[in-house]
Amino acid sequence: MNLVLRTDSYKFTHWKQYPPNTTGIYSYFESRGGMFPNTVFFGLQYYLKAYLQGPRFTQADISQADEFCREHFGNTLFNREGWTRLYERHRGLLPVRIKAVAEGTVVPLQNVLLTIENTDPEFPWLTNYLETLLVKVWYPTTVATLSREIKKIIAGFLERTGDPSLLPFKLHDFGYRGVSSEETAAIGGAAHLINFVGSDTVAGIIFLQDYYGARNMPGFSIPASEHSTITAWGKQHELDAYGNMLRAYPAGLVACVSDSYNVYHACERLWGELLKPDIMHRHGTLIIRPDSGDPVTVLTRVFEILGEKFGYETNSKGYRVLPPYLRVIQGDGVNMFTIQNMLYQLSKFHGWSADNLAFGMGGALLQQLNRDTQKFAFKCSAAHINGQWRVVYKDPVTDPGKNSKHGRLALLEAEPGQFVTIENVQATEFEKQDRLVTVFENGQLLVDYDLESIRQRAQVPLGIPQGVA
Ligand code: AOY
Repeated sequence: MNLVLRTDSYKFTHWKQYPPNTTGIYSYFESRGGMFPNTVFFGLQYYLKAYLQGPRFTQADISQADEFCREHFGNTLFNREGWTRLYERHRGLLPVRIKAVAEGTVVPLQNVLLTIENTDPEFPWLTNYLETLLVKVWYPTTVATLSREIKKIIAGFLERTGDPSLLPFKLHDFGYRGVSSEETAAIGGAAHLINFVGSDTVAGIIFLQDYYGARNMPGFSIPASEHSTITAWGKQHELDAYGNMLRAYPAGLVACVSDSYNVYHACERLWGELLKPDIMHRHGTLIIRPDSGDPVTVLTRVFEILGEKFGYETNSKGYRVLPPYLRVIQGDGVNMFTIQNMLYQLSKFHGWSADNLAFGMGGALLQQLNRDTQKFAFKCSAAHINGQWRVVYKDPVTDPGKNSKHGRLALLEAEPGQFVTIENVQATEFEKQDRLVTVFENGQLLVDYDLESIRQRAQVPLGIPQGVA
């Protein structure tokens, strides 16, 4: 699809609607509120590289858009003259300036995250034409934010009941199959990997290599069974299927879904008795995966059985830890709230350390969120008319929460992590302190963030009490 068509239909008609003598439109992007008090800005660089940098349209693209609009509106509403002039002046390059906070930065909501303005006074209508494309950073930003909030919860439990160094592996991305598209998987899978290193969403890893300069492998996985590889042996041969898993991967980590018929029988008799010597003498760790039933109920009983059959140690924090060759992963019914509930109940009522358990999260990580999860909005806040910048804002009487910021903006970091948005900024004011960085100008990408720097900015500090236990 050509870039001229990558916008909402009504935006084809907006070029006629600005006041006379408008030469500049300045707009910004923010999270107005939502589930979490801050957001991890991530994903803009992909949209700049994949859709905006370099020459992005030709005269043939303009003709195609013109024909599309004729049929779509039944009228010649398309700005053919404007786009033709834009092509003649800039040869397919986009004369806009985009500033944004560095990717991976954790910004409290209601702060400016991105601004865009046209750099050629002839094309003020181009600024908001690009809204439809740019606002899509809501998705990677929301996934990175959610994944980081869950990381804070798990960090709290590990600090109180076990070993915090295990944190990067505790939330594994199972979401590839549950997303709306391959592009969603790539973008969302990458966003999760800002915070963790475990993922089965291969598209997210390739995405980080392609668009975020990931050189070292950014996501890891291990051999694991699915139901078909167990049930294909037949119900009478579940033991053979499990024995085969241990022999097929004689060392290292291996995960085995164990609920095909009866997860309690599998843990007690098959893993806990018949295969116990093989597990103990294997050079690695078996990770048992329940996959049905109420997670807390099932995990409580699975841990009780495994503790009885394999024994456990009590760690220095007073919590029970299974032998190092045995762990559990829960991938069914997993979301932020159930993770907290599982860790809380297992530690508080049954004395199990968070060390014993990892999580696989799919739909709730990559698909069960939308633009309103963090109430993202893109709004015009200034217009250059008759040679002067004018403040532009909305403030609907029907919803004060939908007001917008005034004038040109700057983002200041008063103290580390403490941000404030300055409104009505004059031309060169705050230039030195502004955390908004010019990342794109006139078709050119000016900054190329790599995964390592993004991960560092998004890091969850350890040693600060978080969550509830
Ligand atoms: N993967 C850890 C490695 C991955 C998976 C992927 C849907 C894994 C399972 C496991 O242990 O069990 C997509 C469901 C599961």
